[in-house]
Amino acid sequence: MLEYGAAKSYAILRRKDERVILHFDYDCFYASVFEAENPALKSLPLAVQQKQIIVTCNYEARRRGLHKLQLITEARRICPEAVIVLGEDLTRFRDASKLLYTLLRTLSSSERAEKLGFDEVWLDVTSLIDENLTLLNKNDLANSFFQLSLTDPTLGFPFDATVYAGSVFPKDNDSSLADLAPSEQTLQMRLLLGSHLANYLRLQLEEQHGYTSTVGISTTKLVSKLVGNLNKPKGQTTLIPPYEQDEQHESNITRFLDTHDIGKIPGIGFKLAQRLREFVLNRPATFDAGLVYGGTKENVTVGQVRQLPGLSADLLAKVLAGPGTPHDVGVKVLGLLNGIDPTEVSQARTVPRQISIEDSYLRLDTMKELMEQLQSLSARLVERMRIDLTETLDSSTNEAVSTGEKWKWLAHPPTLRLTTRPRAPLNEDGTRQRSFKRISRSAPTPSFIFSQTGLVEVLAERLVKEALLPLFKKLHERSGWNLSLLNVAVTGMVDEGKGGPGRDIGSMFRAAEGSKKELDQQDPFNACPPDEDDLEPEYEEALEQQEFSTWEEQEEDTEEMEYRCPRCGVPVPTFARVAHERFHSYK
Ligand code: DCP
Ligand code: MG
Repeated sequence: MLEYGAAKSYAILRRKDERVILHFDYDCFYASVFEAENPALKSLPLAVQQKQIIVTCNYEARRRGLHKLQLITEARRICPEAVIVLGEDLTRFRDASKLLYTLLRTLSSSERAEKLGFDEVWLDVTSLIDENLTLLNKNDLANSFFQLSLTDPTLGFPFDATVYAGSVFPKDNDSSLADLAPSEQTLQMRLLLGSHLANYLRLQLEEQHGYTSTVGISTTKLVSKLVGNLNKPKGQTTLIPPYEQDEQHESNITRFLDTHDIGKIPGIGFKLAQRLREFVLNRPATFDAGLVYGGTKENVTVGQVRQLPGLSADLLAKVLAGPGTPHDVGVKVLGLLNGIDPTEVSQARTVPRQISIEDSYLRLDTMKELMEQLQSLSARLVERMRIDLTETLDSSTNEAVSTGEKWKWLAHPPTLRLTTRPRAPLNEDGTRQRSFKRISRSAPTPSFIFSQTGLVEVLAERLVKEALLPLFKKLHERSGWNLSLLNVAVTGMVDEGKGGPGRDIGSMFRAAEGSKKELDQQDPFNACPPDEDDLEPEYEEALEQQEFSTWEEQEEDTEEMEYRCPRCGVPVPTFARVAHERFHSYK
């Protein structure tokens, strides 16, 4: 039984397992993008390089000892025959991500399809599962048909509804669950249908576009993401009932989560995990020596925290209290420890909410450099807007003929924003306070940016002169600035596009039968992924929370600072690189 601090938190913490959520994680994603472009690479050990690091490699390379976040020099030594390709231009990854996302969203008819970065997607497939549950013929479950479209019963796939597709957790499950509560039996059937849908979607990703993926199936974003990891790559895992603990049964949710290190739970950040560790251990938790972002040596599990005598939301709130900690942290963390995560899978959007382009600098303190950087960021911004906020017009349509234009804008972002991160002035002793504080100013987006005829470079130049420089002057009225970051963004987009998800599933099938190219162009929603730049501040915030300051002095003058993390863009001194990479690998 769960223990609760207050009656109020009890209500919030009740299990609600009426959803079916699939979590997709594409296998060795960046490497797969290169393989899809050039299938001959599939049989070779292939690694993708950003700066001096292997950001990912295919499983053939992993078999030969390469791994994510390895130094290039080390990789070459271990596997000299590896093919190493440069992956610093993210365009191909963004495009592939959008293509796969659109396929998943269309085939599942899911209103709720949320991307995390380029290579993860959650789908809330509850309504499709519930519809198919009512279609099942209880007398002939082995010969079932999963209907993907309610309007066209021929669209779908046959499946055996007496068994799960793919792997399950726990493995040693007793398949006769007749003694389970009726609610658990329904849950079992819904998850079973979810497992077949997941299997079908994985097959489609592979057959249509050549991508394999790893999927987790459960009722929350939290558990579906974690459980997929059990069978990786090219696999899927369903966390099977019972979810609720009773006199005879242990909850499989807690059985699964209890073995995880507390820091592995999404939603329990570095600081919270650290406070929990210290609370359980009753002493400061130690770190790997000498590493700024060092991983902790202390493996405190979810189970250890969850089973603490007298654990309650109120107790957790006290343990976790600190500056910036939300007031309901106790209830939330108690929920997470018990696999309760009411977070909704976000609504699929036609266009991202914002597009932001940024770069960080060791030093940026002259007008000439500033102008150059603003010009380059603006050009990238205009290019991205033309990719992510437009729809190509079919030349035969009235719209195209009457305007003579080749594309139309799906959204007109109303706001232009400039953000900088100034460096603090030097202290008397020559050191400098490290600052992550960003400052920004906004203005209405100038309409010339939506020109279809203007060259990107020309529009960017005008944007700098007419809009960004005035904003910059407001931000930095006095001279003597020195910046560590510039960010140019357009924000506040609302969908002006038409149609909702799943409307055109038939055309997706027809396209699939035709050429792959045709399918790519058909993209019925022109669905854009959330801007991956949106994720970066999150990483940075996470880093901020670690409250490090020891390497500030190193940052200024040494060559070592040349290295910038390919994932989050934060400048990292060489000596902290390994630890920094480890920080990301905790995700
Ligand atoms: N990535 C990156 N920098 C990192 C980690 C990852 O640029 N520090 C990129 C490369 C990956 C992609 O993000 O291809 C997705 O990250 P994953 O951690 O999911 O790794 P992969 O998909 O490559 O491998 P796996 O098969 O383990 O999921
Ligand atoms: Mg992946």
